[in-house]
Amino acid sequence: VKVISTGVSDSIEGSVPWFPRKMSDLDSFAEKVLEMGEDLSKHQFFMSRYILHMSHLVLTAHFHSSIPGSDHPGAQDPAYRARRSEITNIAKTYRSGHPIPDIAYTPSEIATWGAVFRRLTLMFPTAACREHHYIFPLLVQNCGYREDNIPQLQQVSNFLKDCTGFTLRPVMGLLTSRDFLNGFAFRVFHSTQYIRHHSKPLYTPEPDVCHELLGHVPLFADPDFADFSQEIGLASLGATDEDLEKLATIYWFTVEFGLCREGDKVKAYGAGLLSSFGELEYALSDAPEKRPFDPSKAALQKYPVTEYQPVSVAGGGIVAVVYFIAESFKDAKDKVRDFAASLKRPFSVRYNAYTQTIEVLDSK
Ligand code: HBI
Ligand code: FE
Repeated sequence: VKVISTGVSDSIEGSVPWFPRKMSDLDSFAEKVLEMGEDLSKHQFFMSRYILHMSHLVLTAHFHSSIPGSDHPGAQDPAYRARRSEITNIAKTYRSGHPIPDIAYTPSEIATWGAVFRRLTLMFPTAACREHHYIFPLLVQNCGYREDNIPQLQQVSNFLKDCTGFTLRPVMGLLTSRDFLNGFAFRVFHSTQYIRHHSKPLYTPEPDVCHELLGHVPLFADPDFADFSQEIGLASLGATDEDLEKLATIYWFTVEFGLCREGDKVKAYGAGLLSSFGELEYALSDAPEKRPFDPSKAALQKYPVTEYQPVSVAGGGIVAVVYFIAESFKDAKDKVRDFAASLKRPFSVRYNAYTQTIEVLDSK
């Protein structure tokens, strides 16, 4: 196997969708937050699903540094909008390798975090997977995870880096599936830094710092889960639009809504579940259908909106009709790797952690 190039231009340039080759290429994502109309129509399903799982809202307006959706609880609150822009401005100007500035969260923002923290930490002992149980106390010890403190992204990023090499990058809002998944190839997780509106602490129409820090971060500290996530990211580099959609769907049924087997029990590891108690309760009940995780099946799993079953819980929630159960993260990683090898891409890739670059290999 010959390394073709780690540089910016080479023979595959132009023949496949552009993808980042070096860490600083991720800087170009900063301002490419999804706007209604363009890319979003293609990813509307995912976006509205994202919206739906955390609230009853359907996406209706622009994301760009403004509030997505006129029915966003903060849409009519100029002070909230100004604060959200102040925070997303950090993401807009962030450059690779620099520290992420800390935010001096206000007492009201901390109270909102506290309400979410209290509610979710009640559920974790019975609902979360064993990896989550192991890591959460470490986040309390090392990263200031407390009811009365919103952890700072840089501190959390440092912790993740020590555990698995994952790092956080601040992001203004939803990225395209392609950009978002490409980040995983570099073990980078794009994280929002702003918090939901204080009027509805258990309810958000978009990812916010509660979803990222309580839902996503714990699992990225697990080595097998980190490997698994990077596998999806590597497969997404230069993938066709069709294959990218499959990978985004796999991401959806695993990183966001995945369940895993623990002996004769089923536990949650998906961030969308671990940060949304309504769907968490539902997913672990006997109501929904559960299937063994198989990426080739998950990739094609359709979610007609009409099949969503609303559950009435404080905070709201619209739930999936089917969940996939992983045997282990190692097993899920191997399965995704086999699946990725079956996709049509005229080259393969590997990540060089020393240089933080993607190496392109000319044969699969
Ligand atoms: N962008 N910032 C951000 N956060 C996400 O969780 C996210 C995203 N874009 C797409 C996405 N998630 C998924 O729905 C998949 O399309 C990958
Ligand atoms: Fe998420």
